[in-house]
Amino acid sequence: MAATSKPEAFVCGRFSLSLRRPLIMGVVNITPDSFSDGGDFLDSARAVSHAKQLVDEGADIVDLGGESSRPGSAPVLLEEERRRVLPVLEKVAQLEVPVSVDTTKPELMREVLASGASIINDITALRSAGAVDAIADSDAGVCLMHMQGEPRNMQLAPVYQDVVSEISEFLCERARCLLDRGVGASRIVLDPGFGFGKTDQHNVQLLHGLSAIGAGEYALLAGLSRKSQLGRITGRKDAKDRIGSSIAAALAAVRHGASILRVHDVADTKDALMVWQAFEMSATNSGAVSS
Ligand code: HH2
Repeated sequence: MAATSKPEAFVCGRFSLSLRRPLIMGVVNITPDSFSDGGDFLDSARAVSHAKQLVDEGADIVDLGGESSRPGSAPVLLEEERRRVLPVLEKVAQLEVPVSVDTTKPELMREVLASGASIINDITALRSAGAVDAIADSDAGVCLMHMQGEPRNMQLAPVYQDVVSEISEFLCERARCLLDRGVGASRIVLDPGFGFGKTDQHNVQLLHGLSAIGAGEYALLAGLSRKSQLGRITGRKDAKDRIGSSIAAALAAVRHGASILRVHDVADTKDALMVWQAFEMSATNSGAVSS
């Protein structure tokens, strides 16, 4: 089966999310060490309550993560990741939006899909043995992300000849493995993986070339929220002081073709998107402007 043109909806489990407006994926890291919110939601009850808050603020998807992938981080054992994610998923799966689980482990993928998750978000693009099977055997949506190297070494010396075309080819190849197994393109989202084995310059090139990723045949996700490059531009060392810069990056990503924004600050991103769209739409629709 071959993909033909960009899907109009992201189909994930029992959900079908229209892609006519940008979607917001709100992040909940159930970890002690995430760069952006490490330790804040390690307690299950706090993680569940934060997920509910993100949905109230307008998140279209909630993304649960039990393993940090910040540069230099060490892998987490399956048992520990399961212990972090499953109790939170049990409660969050009852909310009215699809739940995504950010994991690279096929065993956990199967387990969370059986426990109510609708999306797998894999920063290794389903490269672990059995990961493609886990998706093909389900009706879940999937986000395939590109990473050069591994979190512990990825920022040491990333090298590309042509970062946009190399990443696009890699992601299309990974998506083809799914298409060949009968997974429709509307269940697949591609993500170039900002900051995952990329210099600041690579990230800029990827943002500018975003719409070329996947040759226009898949929805695109961008994760720039609170990332260290934003701090290097603004001088804000604390990740939680990067809301304004994250919003600027999110809007730039939408302008360059992102359909889904993975963000920590849902309410602010939602407001910014609504205003930006209102102004953009009125500029194209109305012709005359009164003051
Ligand atoms: N970024 C992070 C984690 N998962 N998934 C996708 N698809 N795209 C991303 O850009 C992405 C991701 C890193 O952010 P965060 O989860 O806040 O931090 P940590 O990995 O330290 O938990």
